Parts: sequence; C-alpha cells; structure tokens
Amino acid sequence: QSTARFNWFTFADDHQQTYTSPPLISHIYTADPSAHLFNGKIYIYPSHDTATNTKESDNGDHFQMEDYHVFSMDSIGGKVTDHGIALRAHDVPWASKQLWAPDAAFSKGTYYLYFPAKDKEGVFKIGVASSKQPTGPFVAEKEPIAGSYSIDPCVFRDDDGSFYLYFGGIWGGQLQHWDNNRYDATAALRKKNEVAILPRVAKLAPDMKNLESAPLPIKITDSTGRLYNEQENDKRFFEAAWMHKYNGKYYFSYSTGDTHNIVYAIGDSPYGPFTYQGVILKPVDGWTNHHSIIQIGHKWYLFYHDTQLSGKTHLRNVKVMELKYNNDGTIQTLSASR
Ligand code: FUB
Repeated sequence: QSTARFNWFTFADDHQQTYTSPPLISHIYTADPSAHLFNGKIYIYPSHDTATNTKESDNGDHFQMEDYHVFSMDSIGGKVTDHGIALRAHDVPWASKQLWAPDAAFSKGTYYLYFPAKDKEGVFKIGVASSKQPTGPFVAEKEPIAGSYSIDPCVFRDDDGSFYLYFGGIWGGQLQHWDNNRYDATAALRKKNEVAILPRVAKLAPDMKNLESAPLPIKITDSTGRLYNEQENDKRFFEAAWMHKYNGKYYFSYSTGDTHNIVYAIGDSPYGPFTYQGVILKPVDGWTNHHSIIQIGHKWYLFYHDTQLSGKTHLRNVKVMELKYNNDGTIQTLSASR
C-alpha cells in the first residue's frame, strides 16, 4: 500500500466557478474516476493509465490499461490510500486487452466491479467481478455480462434498491456498431444530419451479474423533446455516462467527446427521457473528459481527471472539486484550471 497527501484549494469569481485542485494520486496515472461512499468512506474506482508505444488514434488504441487499483480516503482533503491491484486483465478469462473506465456497486454484502474490456475478437463488452471487500481483490466472472456491449459502465442504485447499468461510448467505444442490441462490424458513425447514437440502460438482475431485460436506448432531447443530431456534438452523447439523483430527479451526465465537455440532462425516470440542461465541466487538459458525482454529507463533489502530471492524453490524473446547485436544481458550470 502507498499513500499520498492531498492538498486542496478553490477560488471563484463573480462570473464562473474556476477551481484549482491538485492530482489526488501522483505515484501512478489514473483516470475516469468513479467515486462511491461505502460505509462512510470514500472509494475511487479509476482506470489505471499506462505508458504505451501505441500511436494515438481516434479508436483510443493508446489507452492500453492492464489492471485496476482501488483508492480510498476518509474525507475530502484527507490522505488517499492506494489499496493495490484489484483486478488484472490477465485474470479475466474472456478479456484480451484495454481495461477502460470502471464502476462499482454494493449489494447484499458483496462489492461488484463493472468494467469494459475487449474480448478475444476485439469487441468491447462489459464484465463484472466481485469481492467481499470494497478494495478487492475482485474475482471476474468467466464471461462478460450477457447482452452487454461497448464501454463506460455506470451502475446506479435507485431509492427502491433497484440497480441500473448505463453504458456506451462512440468511436473507439464501438457503440456505433450496435443497433437493436445486435453487432454489425460494418456499421458506420452517424452522418452529421442524422439523429445521434444514444447511450443505453438496462436494469440489473438481483444477482447483480445479469441484465434483467435487454438494453434500451436513452433519449436525450432539447426542451421541445427533439433528439439531437450528430452535428450537435456539443450536446449529443459520446461516452462517460453517470447517473445521480437530486431532489427526486434523475440527472444523467456524460462527455460530449470531441467537444470535450461534461454535460447533463434531467428526467423523471431512470430510463429517461432526459432534457438537456447545460455544461457541468468545461474541457480539461487532455482530449478526454470523464467524471463521477457523489454526495458527501451536505456537499456534492465532482471527481474528474486531466493530464497535469504528464501532458499526455493517455496518462491522466484524477482530481476532485465541489459541485454546486442553483435553487432551481440546475448545476453551476465548473471550469478547471491548474
Ligand atoms: O480511459 C479510456 C477511455 O477514455 C474511457 O473509457 C473514456 O471514457 C475516456 O475517458
């Protein structure tokens, strides 16, 4: 185990919330932080970025992650503990490579790690692994979750105890190859004037290892109920789904990818539809933008990443800053600066 000290400060002016926060972890590269509060302690489930000679490409070939570490801290601003390797690609029977952004959930005494990886045919699927400890080590199922595909799983527990799996990512995340839950390797990205590809949601079965029903597309619309076109790429879904609930409403947030924002949309059901609201986090250093949102005590926090430590898009470092709501339930836009 190794630990890192965490210093944190913020400043704001009248026009926008601009935050400066240092990397939470600096002894290894970490990204895509999914944060959770389990038994009053903060756990972070990030990707573990590794140096690679693979050339950068729109398919994300340069993201060649091989394992996951889990981190914890007692409070925001407290010491961050690295609990070591929680799962290796090598130990996942069905996976070949690229352990991308994970998430975690707790149900009936067991912790579950959800993760995307390419299978032996090079197709992204979503796997699940379990442990009696939030820090692992996690033991992977022999096969990916039946009916799952693409990347960036987010598992959300609703107030009634039901769990939902949100997922999807276009370009390297391969969501463009899936229509009606069927794979078509030849399917292309949508044209600019076509309706954008939609993220997916499926309720999890009580065993947390299966889908209760087939994945459904999630509608994200403007205030008139119109779906966005591909060319509206400052609003349409790209990757990095996250779900949280605030004042009884469902907040679906995600990255717009090639326009580099984290944005959000609000709905009345975990299945949507969701109405676009605005930007949560403006572009950070590095191409990708990926986040999670949790409540700790009376405050809300945004976990995110940038490339402060390396200056390289595939070698990222996770960070955290406070998230604030306006009285009408909208979220104040954050702009991260070093
Ligand atoms: O970390 C690899 C990929 O980069 C993630 O799955 C995406 O969300 C992006 O952050």
